[in-house]
Amino acid sequence: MTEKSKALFSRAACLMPGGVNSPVRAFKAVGGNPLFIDRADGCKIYDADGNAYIDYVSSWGPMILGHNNAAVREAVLGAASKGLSFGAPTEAEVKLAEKIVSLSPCAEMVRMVNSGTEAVMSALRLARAYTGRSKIIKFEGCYHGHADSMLVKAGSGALTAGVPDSLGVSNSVAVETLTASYNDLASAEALLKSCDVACVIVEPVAANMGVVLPREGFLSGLRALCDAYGALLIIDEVITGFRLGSGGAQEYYGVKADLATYGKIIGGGMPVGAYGGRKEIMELVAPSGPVYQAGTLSGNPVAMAAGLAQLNALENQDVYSHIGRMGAKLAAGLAAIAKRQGLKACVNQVGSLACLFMGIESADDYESVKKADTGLYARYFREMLAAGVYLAPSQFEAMFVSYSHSEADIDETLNKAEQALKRAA
Ligand code: KE4
Repeated sequence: MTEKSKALFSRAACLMPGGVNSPVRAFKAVGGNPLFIDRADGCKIYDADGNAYIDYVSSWGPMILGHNNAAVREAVLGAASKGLSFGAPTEAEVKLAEKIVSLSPCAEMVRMVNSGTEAVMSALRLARAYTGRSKIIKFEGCYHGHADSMLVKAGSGALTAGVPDSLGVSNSVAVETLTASYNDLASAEALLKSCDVACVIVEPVAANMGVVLPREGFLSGLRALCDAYGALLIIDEVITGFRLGSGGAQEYYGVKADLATYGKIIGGGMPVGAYGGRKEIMELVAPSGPVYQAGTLSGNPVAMAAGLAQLNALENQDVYSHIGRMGAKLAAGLAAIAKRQGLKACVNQVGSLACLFMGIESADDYESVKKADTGLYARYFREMLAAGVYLAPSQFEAMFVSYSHSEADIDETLNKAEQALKRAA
């Protein structure tokens, strides 16, 4: 019974495009109406009609501790009782900046912003300023937020300029963004050879085409290519930052960025993004340098308090070992079910990120992922939702496991997946 969600969605549809404030939430890829969530606690979310679900969206990554974490909640309430926003420096932002700089492998300085998109947009501008070059390389299938220069897809020929991937992005912007193939170093080198490039931006784990892991040598190869061709390497850690470990993907894979972008986890559920790198690069940012970037709510004290409380809680290293074990248990369980049922599928997993791809036997680049059976995924999603498990409403997203997911929750999820896959297939 989801009457209240249905009623809310019909009101929302007249007020906000698609009835949502971010497209993936509209369930367009899986059919049916989106659930309106009333509250959440631990690994569970509860919809407007009071139905409970084991949550694997985790607000798309921020809720690594689980929902309604007491330490984060108390930090927010405490900060809020002192005022919500001042538009002036606060101790809270100093503390969070200190924490991020102490943990980020590449950041000697950071600038706080309000979203991952804003972090990426600013880092790209900074890379252009630092190198004096304008071209950007990204990878097909990677998502870095909705800045114009990131809503670009490969042009007709492999070496030609990009074309807009969204209406409203002008050709004059798109031509500056070149697109390489994820996990294909040669495609990146060919572009770097073809023209002067300001930066290469990459998701160290591609978690916006499902979950696709970097091949051995891919990230270190990008590091070497950027050094060879004078481009900056921007590692987009909006998802992986503080998720794959306290040093994020850079520590996990042993590759250091020139600039890294962060979001999600560093806000503890509040709107926060950040970008950071060596002082010689970051000091170009206004007001210490000529690269303008600003924000009314950047460093908001309540958001800083939430992010700091979360990062402090992540110092408990049991978090990473637990979410890694649960992620591995989930992935192994799903793969075993698919095999038992003779289902053509594969599971990719690293730490607490996982993805069950339908209809394909391997998923290690965009070309393979594109062949996934999205119809089967949609049926599986709906069966799992009916059984009380809330998955990403798209085949091309990640499952996020939190510190609040117990062995019992994973076992319950797998039991339900056994039935859901049977019915979906
Ligand atoms: P935001 O602007 O949504 O905070 O961050 C953009 C972004 C940047 N970089 C990476 C690697 C990202 O994954 C994202 C945003 N992730 C999506 C989920 N895959 C956000 C969910 C949504 O768009 O509603």
